[in-house]
Amino acid sequence: MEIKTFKAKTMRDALELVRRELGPAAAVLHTREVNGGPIGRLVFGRRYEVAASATVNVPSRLPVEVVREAAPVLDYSLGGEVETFFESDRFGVADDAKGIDDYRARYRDDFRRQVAGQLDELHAMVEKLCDHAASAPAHDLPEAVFRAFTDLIEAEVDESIAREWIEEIRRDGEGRILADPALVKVRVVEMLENEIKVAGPIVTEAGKCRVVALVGPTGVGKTTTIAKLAANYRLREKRRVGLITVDTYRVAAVEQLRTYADIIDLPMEVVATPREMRDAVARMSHLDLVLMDTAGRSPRDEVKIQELKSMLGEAEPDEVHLVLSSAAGAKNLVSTAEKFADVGTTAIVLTKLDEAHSLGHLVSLVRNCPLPVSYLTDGQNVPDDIQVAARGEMAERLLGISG
Ligand SMILES: Nc1nc2c(ncn2[C@@H]2O[C@H](COP(=O)(O)OP(=O)(O)O)[C@@H](O)[C@H]2O)c(=O)[nH]1
Ligand SMILES: [Mg+2]
Repeated sequence: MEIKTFKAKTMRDALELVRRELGPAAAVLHTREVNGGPIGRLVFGRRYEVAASATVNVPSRLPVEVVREAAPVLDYSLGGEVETFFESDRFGVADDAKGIDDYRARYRDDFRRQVAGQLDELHAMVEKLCDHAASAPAHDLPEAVFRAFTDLIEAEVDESIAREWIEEIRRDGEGRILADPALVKVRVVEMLENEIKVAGPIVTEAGKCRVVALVGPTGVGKTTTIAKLAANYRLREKRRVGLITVDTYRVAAVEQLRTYADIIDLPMEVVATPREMRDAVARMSHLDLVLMDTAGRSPRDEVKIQELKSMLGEAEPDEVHLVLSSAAGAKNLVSTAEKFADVGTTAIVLTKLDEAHSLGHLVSLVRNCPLPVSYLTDGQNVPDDIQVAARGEMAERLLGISG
């Protein structure tokens, strides 16, 4: 028995090949679609394979002549086609009626098996699509969670952070929480709160001089913050406070601090060299708190950053607060924090919270910078517009929920 296989893009073409090569009396023994799966079909297109023999004694299933315009294209997914094909007069009619009946039965079973297989494939494909949709964020999100996501984006929280939080809430949240916008919001605030590190206020100790330096780029509010801190510690906490400024680059900067020193009635030293710095700190060592103002430094100016580092090296401050304006962009804030790390920063002061359109971009800083936040300032008023950073309040503020 000689069996040959023929492949073509359509079943009709494959059968035509059989007819041409083996003649119209050839027996078709087996047919199948080669790239059966949905992916195979997608990548390689459909292909059909027909196994046929000219020597096997079964009734021919080949049409005597393939009439192109009349013959329907065989497509198993359309089911009834095979019946049409089978029922049609285009089949060669065998002599033996029983043989035809047997053959019909076998052929129908074969066909049903193939259709059942294709249905399974289809079912698997639909299931896969459903799974995929379930794992994609923001598709099947409950309304309350989706709203929280859009609120985060509107508050200018980095999209990848927002997705991460929302995904976690969707995955772990109880149904009761997922259905309630207020509870979802509380959960988001909690998640941010968990990421925020705070330093607490500067703590002074009787008999010990606490030296605190403020550093940062120009114009971020270092001098104003020093004035706010000095006024609060001097006037409200009744501490003995002194000021040192190293900002001798600008006469106006020295004058600005001197004005505050005069109003609050504080001793003030102006230093220009590391040696002067050491002497000034020694002269103020009897005070409770020495606040040190420094010249603004561009984070890109390595030389100036190193200069600042050696100046601070002489002062040996207990704390170095990096002052950052919340009006700056997220990337800028993160890279500035990295550049200033070299001078020994221990905390961050976030200023100008009142000026920024939204504060969600600060979440990236909070997450990427290992330093805790010490103070938040939100206005030009000395001494009122400053608060000690507290996690809960800060989280709400960054998300635009209050404040
Ligand atoms: N709106 C607003 N302005 C501030 C804040 N802090 C400082 N400023 C203003 O920012 C400007 C620069 O402040 P300054 O202390 O001189 O910055 P420095 O160069 O870092 O010392 C001044 O006009 C301040 O009044 C704040 O929290 N909010
Ligand atoms: Mg200044």
